[in-house]
Amino acid sequence: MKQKNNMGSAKFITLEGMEGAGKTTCLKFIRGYFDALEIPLLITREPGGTPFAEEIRSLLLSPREEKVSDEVELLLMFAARAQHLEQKIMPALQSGRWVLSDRFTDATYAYQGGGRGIDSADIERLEQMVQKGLQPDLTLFLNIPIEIGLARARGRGELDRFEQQEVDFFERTRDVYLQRAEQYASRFVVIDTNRSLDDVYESISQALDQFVKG
Ligand code: Z5A
Repeated sequence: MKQKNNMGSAKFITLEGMEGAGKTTCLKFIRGYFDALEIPLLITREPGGTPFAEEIRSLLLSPREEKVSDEVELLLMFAARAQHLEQKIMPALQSGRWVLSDRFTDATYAYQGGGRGIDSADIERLEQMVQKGLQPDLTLFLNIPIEIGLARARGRGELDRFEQQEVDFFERTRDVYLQRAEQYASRFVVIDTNRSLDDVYESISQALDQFVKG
């Protein structure tokens, strides 16, 4: 099913990935790609992207002793997203600027739906309320075998509240990402990042060339 952002020529791109798949690394490459084409691109992230939403991010990611209920986690993700959309993403798209968000609602289906087991119908209701039909035009999903990604991510040091989850949690998360990549094949591109960075960059370039230059 093809869904559009309805914002004229400005495009909304999202970057998703498993732990240690190399999102931060690839983001730098993508920034360089758009700079070379002189397409102004607003790069932002979720959860977060505005000062208030970044405070919600800190609440969500900080390891803590008190158990955070799955519903609270879901609602906070969408609270941050509502603020991010209203304050940053929508104004940029409306002014004709392209936007790249490092994670968006596919992550909620994957982590809160797949990982935590929340019913996707509940996620869909919040999605409709907060996004009012807005969907990404292109989603790059960086895929990597769980164990390899976790080893890379854990090599970076301290773990956030999500990175402390067990392997099963990430298996369920990845299953949902891959299901969504099939369901929304017209906007998803799956990129295998268990390869050299040169090969990964080559695949990203091809996907972006096809999207930007048609
Ligand atoms: N979350 C959620 O649950 N629900 C939601 O709705 C949303 C988010 C929006 C924070 O996200 C958490 O929020 C996230 C999901 C949850 N959970 N976790 N964990 P985040 O996106 O900010 O956090 P992240 O997933 O840890 O992203 P990251 O920092 O961009 O990490 P990364 O993908 O692992 O990227 P990296 O730092 O570029 O790469 C990791 C290491 O691997 C690094 O040392 C690189 O040098 C190395 N690397 C990268 N590529 C390669 C290749 N090709 N070969 C060898 N080594 C490589």
